Amino acid sequence: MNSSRRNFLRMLAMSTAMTAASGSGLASLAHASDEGKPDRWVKGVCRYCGTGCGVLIGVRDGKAVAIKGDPHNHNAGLLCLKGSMLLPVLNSPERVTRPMIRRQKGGELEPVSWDEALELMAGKFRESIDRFGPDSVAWYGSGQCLTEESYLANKIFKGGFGTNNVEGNPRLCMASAVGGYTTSFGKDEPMGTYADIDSASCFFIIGSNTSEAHPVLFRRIARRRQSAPGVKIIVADPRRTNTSRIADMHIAFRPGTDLALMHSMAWVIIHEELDNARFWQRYVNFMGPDGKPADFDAYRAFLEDYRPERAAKLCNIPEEQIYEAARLFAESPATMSLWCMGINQRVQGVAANNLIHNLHLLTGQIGRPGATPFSLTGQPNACGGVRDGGVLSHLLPAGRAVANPKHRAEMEKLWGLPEGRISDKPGPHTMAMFEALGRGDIRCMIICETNPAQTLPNLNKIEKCLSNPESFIVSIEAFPDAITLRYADLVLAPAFWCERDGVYGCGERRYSLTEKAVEPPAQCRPTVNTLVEFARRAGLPPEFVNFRNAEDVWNEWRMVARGTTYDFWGMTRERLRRESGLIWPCPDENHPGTDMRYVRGHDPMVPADHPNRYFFYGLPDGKALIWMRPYKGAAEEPDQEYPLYLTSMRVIDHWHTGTMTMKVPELRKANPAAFVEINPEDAERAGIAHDDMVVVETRRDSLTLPARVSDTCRPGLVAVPFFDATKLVNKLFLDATDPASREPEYKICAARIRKA
Ligand SMILES: Nc1nc2c(c(=O)[nH]1)N[C@H]1C(S)=C(S)[C@@H](COP(=O)(O)OP(=O)(O)OC[C@H]3O[C@@H](n4cnc5c(=O)[nH]c(N)nc54)[C@H](O)[C@@H]3O)O[C@H]1N2
Ligand SMILES: Nc1nc2c(c(=O)[nH]1)N[C@H]1C(S)=C(S)[C@@H](COP(=O)(O)OP(=O)(O)OC[C@H]3O[C@@H](n4cnc5c(=O)[nH]c(N)nc54)[C@H](O)[C@@H]3O)O[C@H]1N2
Ligand code: SF4
Ligand SMILES: [Mo]
Repeated sequence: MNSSRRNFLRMLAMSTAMTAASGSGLASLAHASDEGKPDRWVKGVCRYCGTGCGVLIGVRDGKAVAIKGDPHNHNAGLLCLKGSMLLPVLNSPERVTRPMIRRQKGGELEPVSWDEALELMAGKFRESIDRFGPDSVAWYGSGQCLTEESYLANKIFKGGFGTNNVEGNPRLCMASAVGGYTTSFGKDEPMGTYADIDSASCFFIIGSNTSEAHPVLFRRIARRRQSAPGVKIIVADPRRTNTSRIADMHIAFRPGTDLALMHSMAWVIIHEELDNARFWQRYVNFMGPDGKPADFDAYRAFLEDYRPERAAKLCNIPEEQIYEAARLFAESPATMSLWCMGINQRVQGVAANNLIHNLHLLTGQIGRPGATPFSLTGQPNACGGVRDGGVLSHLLPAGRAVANPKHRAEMEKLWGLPEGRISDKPGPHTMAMFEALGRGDIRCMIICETNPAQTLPNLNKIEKCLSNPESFIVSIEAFPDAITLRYADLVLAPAFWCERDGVYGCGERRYSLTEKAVEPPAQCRPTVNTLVEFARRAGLPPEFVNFRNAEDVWNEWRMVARGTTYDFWGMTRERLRRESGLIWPCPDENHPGTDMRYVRGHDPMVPADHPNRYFFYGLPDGKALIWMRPYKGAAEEPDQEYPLYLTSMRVIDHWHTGTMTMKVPELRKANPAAFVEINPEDAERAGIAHDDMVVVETRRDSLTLPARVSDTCRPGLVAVPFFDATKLVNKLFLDATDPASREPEYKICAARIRKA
């Protein structure tokens, strides 16, 4: 048996079935194909999750033949299963290999030349802008686009066309975390880094299935726990996930009630005098439930509604867990919170983020190694490309806002535009943007590196919006099975992953470069070049998009961020080539990068002679905010008609809509199709056995799925994954959004089940 075959089998054995037992599914070995030893290794970043693991791609005779973890990046050479199996995706023959056109609605896609495709596209956009105004065109991008692609699209639409119709899937993902950081601390993005894991003595993991969604970080947490005695892990999640199986305490609260849980923990902390008054008196202001300044006494009075005996009933958990969690959180030498979609994808997503920050501010568990509120990021470039780049409808690059006249003027100057070119009107958020497409207010849209026809909520409605006969939809898409292509009038063929070079910014403010390792298929082009060509043909001045390649775009983006609190001027392309990732702020070429933001002596944005150790410079008086956000419940709670909670989640083997991971036989076999997780109590009541076909019904639609009866879901909760393109589970979910972040509530709706 040759070594690649052995590796293959070893990795297969580590897949889903083994995950629970081993705690993770990790490979530190190279995954090689049978094509022999590489003659060079090219540095890059994993294509998948926001962990942002560094990879080395082994190339022989122009073909990628091996992949291994980059020992010099934060992952120290480790990769998870998906990451280590990227080569079969890269080398897959099932690709969009050339531009395609649908000459009439309802017809078939047929090949078209690049020249005709771009000419048609530019003409359609130009005509739409001339006839209906700039707000008739839109960009819907992705946290998987390269930084250079996202930056360029933003510049073309906001600065060139003069519309803020620029959105992307981070709205479905990180918008609530952005809202949380900006309202609590004044600036987006975490203050800590992954290295905090190695110093933390208590982990508060809430609404994150780290073991399946961020496996390499989970391994780091598990290693910390093994190597340091006394390290505690609290997991708060209505499902008994693989993550919770290594926890000292699993709090399986009723979905949505985590706001009450966290307020109640704050109550215990104050009543047992576990708070850090020296910290909060100096560094914290309080905000009342009405959004007006308040004080500590008001906060203490507000928390009376969440006394543990009441909160425990509401959350449906033992009261003792609240006390114990509060004590562990406050008393541990260094507490690190980690959270993800269980917190963000909620109508109270921003509020839930604020309440995590509250606990850190109340206890002073912040700004020391291991003490930090750390939001885990989903996609590989949601942070670097979309959040930092300001590629959402209300933002401008590097922390600037559309609504701020000074910020617009700054961007107009930087982009060499006449005053007033950038529209002062924030564009619609994602759901509203697709609704505008359905109404015909938006007529031309580019969808890039995202598959909304499978991933937006309330899909029956979205299908109608995407089917507007008046619309012109362009999809830049690498794989032909993405179902969004069914709605595209034009499909453009991109260079994929390491077939072009560019920067990803992962969850710890770290920017890493993926260098071009292999040539794309002959008719596939880097999206940066596609966008430049499109913009020129659509009539934008050539000097406005004077970029030969991604490096040119990167250098402009460095300049645009220079002097802001996002400063990464010091990250030259040359430096990124040499080093395995750098963490901003990084204002000059000799700067090593920043491990702790807001801390004097660590963050270059805090003056060295500042009188205080901490300076939350994003807020007017340099103090962070504790928010009194009442628990309100989900948009759709179970009732007599639909008595169960329904949630949606990820599985370790698949990436979102499966267009990539379903091409890897090992991953496909490990988890071939959608299912519904049901607790044994609920299954028995409905007369359902394991593997029975079950009808899952909500107010929107119904689907028939095989049952997985297990103790994973708490009683009263059922859960479905969304990777299976043949079972569009998002038809079941509602499109209620958080009024503050406009992120949809994918994590909670009401459902009923019966045996099919
Ligand atoms: N394998 C794999 N990894 C991925 C991805 C992938 O597709 N596949 N996608 C990446 C992306 S873009 C993202 S955003 C991340 C997502 O990473 P995670 O957020 O960790 O993943 P999910 O499984 O969507 O949701 C996490 C948990 O939220 C819990 N939850 C449900 N309701 C509630 C609630 O009311 N409160 C709380 N606190 N929790 C609740 C669910 O039970 C679930 O276990 O994963 C990234 N990593
Ligand atoms: N029910 C439910 N729905 C959810 C969620 C949930 O938890 N529950 N989570 C939401 C979240 S957090 C997210 S981030 C979204 C993700 O949702 P999407 O972004 O829609 O899902 P992906 O499958 O990641 O889509 C990426 C697309 O880009 C294509 N692609 C891959 N590589 C390239 C490339 O190099 N260039 C181009 N142009 N295309 C490429 C892929 O084939 C795929 O079609 O889903 C959201 N939807
Ligand atoms: S943890 Fe995420 S970034 Fe790292 S190898 Fe796995 S999928 Fe890739
Ligand atoms: Mo995400």
